[in-house]
Amino acid sequence: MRRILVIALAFALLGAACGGDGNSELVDLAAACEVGDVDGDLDLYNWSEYIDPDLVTAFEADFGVTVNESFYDSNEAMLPQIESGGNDYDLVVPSDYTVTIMSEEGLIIALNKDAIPNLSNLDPAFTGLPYDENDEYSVPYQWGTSGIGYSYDVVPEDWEASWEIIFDPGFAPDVSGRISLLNDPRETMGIALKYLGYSINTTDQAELDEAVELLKGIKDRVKLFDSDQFEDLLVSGETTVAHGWSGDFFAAFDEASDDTYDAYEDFGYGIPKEGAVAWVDTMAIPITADAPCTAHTFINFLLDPENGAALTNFNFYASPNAASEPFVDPEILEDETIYPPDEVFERLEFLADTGDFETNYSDAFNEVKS
Ligand code: SPD
Repeated sequence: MRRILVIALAFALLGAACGGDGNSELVDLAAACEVGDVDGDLDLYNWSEYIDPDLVTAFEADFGVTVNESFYDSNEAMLPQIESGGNDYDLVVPSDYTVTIMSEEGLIIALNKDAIPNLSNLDPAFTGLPYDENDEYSVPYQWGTSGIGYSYDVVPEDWEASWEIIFDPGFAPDVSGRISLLNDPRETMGIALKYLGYSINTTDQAELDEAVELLKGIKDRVKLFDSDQFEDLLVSGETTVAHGWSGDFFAAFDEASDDTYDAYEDFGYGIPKEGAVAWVDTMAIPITADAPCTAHTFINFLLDPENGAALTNFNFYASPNAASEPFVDPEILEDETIYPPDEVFERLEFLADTGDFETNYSDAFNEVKS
């Protein structure tokens, strides 16, 4: 119950709100979808390595359709693809602040909740959130944090994660040149802002400029900006410190482990003590979808308790599906870096749509990388 309050409070502080009505003929079409209907193959546009292939196979077998998957590595890479309208994606997985942007731009449709009865399985903490106050356009998929993956070669076993490992050249000098940062304007400008003590959602250009200078000042310590392979590069030893998403690290540690080797002895993931980004990725149906009923059925399928747990057991991200909890691996449920306790949660901040200021974040990040 405390977690519900903390999540609601963390989002309430954002002050973000959805607008736009997203109306179209597609909404009428979707309104006619009934539970379990399919109206064509599903073109799924998702983050890479973000769904258990067995779930996809099971959906295809259960509903007699094919799921065609395409991938992106940031909200900012996905958005222009949907804006261009050239693709007929049926389902997309935008994060919180991007849902606001997409609904305001009329890029996603109001969902037909009658076709998604498993919505009742959602943890109430993940309903009515500011990025989609009336749960009109999106359904939560997974949630997690953006923190630091590291090798125990460069920090002691009891190290309390801190952004200083990235920003303070005096700390662990041997990590220099072996750091990766997310190739993501909001996430990476966000950690610099957080380290400076500012909000990750600042719209103060002076604060953003300071963050640019901070990142430019440590650029020689950064090996690459990457959102796709940061976890593998850490495990393979190419890097020793990586800014990235919690579950991707754990999936890589798990994959690298076998009967004779435990990667968790060599690598860790931490949520920095200064605070970090928390996020909710969601499912939404683009206005250009041509199989809206299949998309609704897929959402309902993933909200099934066992399917929701399979998603989490594969991704190592926390589930917004309360009914899935009995089926989630106990080690995942008990891991405080996956399900942070309230005192850690209080240090997290969700990204919010900053409106026209989004461009300032992209420009700032381009300046850092140039
Ligand atoms: N491998 C998929 C990871 C998806 C992470 N999404 C995080 C978005 C945070 N802004």
